[in-house]
Amino acid sequence: MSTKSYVERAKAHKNSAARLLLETIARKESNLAVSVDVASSVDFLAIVDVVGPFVCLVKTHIDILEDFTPQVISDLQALSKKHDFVIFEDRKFADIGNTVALQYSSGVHKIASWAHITNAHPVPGPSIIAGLSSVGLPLGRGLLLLAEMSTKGSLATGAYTDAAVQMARANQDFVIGFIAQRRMEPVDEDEDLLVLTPGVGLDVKGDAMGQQYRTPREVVLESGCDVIIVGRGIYGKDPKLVEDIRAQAKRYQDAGWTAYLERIQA
Ligand code: S5P
Repeated sequence: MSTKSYVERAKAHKNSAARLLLETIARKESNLAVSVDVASSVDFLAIVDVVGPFVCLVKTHIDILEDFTPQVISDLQALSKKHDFVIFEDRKFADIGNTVALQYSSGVHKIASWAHITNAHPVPGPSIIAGLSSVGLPLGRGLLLLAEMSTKGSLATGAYTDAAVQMARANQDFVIGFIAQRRMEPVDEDEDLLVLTPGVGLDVKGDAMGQQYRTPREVVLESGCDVIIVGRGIYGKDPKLVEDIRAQAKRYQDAGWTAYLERIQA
């Protein structure tokens, strides 16, 4: 289990997006990422503004927005500056290198121009990293590989997960870590692949569509993960209940940070 602090790790990390994330976590004393999965831009920006002070990172699914315009990106970037958080577009690329390079740089969303971090399924093999890094590396971006998933019956296990870890190790200039459920033990002192973990909830164990939740304590203390990703646990009751969303964000921030302090003092 890692007992290194986020501060120590930020100083040593070679990728600028990973460094930015680790520095932000340390500065704000928050390993909480909020996943803002709502369809209206007004609700999206309102939730980001409310949770902003409590998070190190905001995770987006920009293609969910029904009324997307480039103004949403300008507003999101302004909120990122106002509240000091990193932006992660959860695009889950999964195609050949040439196609993902176009999907990442172009189209309506132009993800590479604003998302510090994005992610990809390792299923196509290392060529997906070659495609995405051709766009993202010159911009100082970072990539997470989906080594495991939180869902019941996930196929991302065993040899598939091991192969994802190998792919990350071979591309540590651009691959900064994983979406996974546990820390992957590093092979040497220099390796620092971050683990961002979705499937986190304090009140329920899952949803009706195969999602499975564990607590921040299980994720950060017992499984050694770096960032908890919480969606509906924070705004699920009603995206308009601002006071409740603020209280939930604080609750998850405290739970994630307490678990981290307990881990590094171990
Ligand atoms: O394995 C995964 C990977 C991801 S990125 N399981 C997940 O749930 N996610 C994402 O995390 C998912 O797409 C959603 O945006 C978020 C979890 O949302 P929640 O409302 O269930 O907390």
